[in-house]
Amino acid sequence: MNTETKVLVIGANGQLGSVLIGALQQKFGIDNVVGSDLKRKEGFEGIFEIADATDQPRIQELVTKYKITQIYHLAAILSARGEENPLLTWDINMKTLFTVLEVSRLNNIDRVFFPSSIAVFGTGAPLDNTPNNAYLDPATVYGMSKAAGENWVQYYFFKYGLDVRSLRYPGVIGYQSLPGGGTTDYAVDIYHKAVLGKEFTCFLKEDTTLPMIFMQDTIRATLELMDAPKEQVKIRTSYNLAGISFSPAEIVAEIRKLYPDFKVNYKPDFRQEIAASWPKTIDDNAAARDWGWKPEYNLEGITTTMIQKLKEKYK
Ligand code: AKB
Repeated sequence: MNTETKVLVIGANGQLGSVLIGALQQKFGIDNVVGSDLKRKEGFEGIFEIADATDQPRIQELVTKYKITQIYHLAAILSARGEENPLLTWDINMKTLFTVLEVSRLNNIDRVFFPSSIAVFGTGAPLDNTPNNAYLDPATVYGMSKAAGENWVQYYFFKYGLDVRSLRYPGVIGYQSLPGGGTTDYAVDIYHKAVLGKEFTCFLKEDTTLPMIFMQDTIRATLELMDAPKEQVKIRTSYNLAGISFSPAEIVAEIRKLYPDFKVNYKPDFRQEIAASWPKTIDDNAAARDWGWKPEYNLEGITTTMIQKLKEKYK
């Protein structure tokens, strides 16, 4: 590794990127982290560059300008939005990945992070305690792009020695930012509605259990994987990552402990079918064994923190 780490975050405005940037700035110093996205987000603090990740020369320009040594590639069209335009989703998700892999290979980037997702699993995988090496037959284009992406990052590792690391994220829940276009988005929106005293309409059935993870755990997992010594990172496709699994009915019951009159109705739409194809619970023993992963937040911890933080935000 170079002595000074210089990080480029592609997709810095997204749900995860906007929080991860802060953690990376804290770790490496604000002058050593470059955020990039299609537009500048109001209030962004630090170095920011407008860039389209399908444009390889532009990403190359940033890598040269800032002497980048690590890239976090977070830009993607997610599961639900992806189904509105499957070919465009494939094109964008794959093109941006190829840009990152090629620029990284050509510039001897030390480490690359590629987020995968529970969306890589389909009906061919067991729904309960889904193992890391389960069969992958994703039901969405987003899932297909992540499954293909996992194979590509492994290919670059074996063929070129590029140190790409990857996690299969469950639905991420955080108070700091909003998700966009995912099937797990309801689990963030529901807290905003509860705190604002509004009724919530859920697009999934009440008994649809999905794997989720709190933002703090997500950021910690990402940094822990990226910090792990190279020889400990044994899985070069992507690691299963678990936080906590719950259904809409369970999250509602937890919220009602604090807001007993919280009104919820269920209107399942096309996202129900996507959710039904995903695991209910995830086996993340490989992550625990190889680099010591252990989640900290359960549903109660997530709920009390979300509600406290959103109350401060909306007061
Ligand atoms: C989505 O719902 O599409 C994402 C994911 C699980 O990858 N949150």
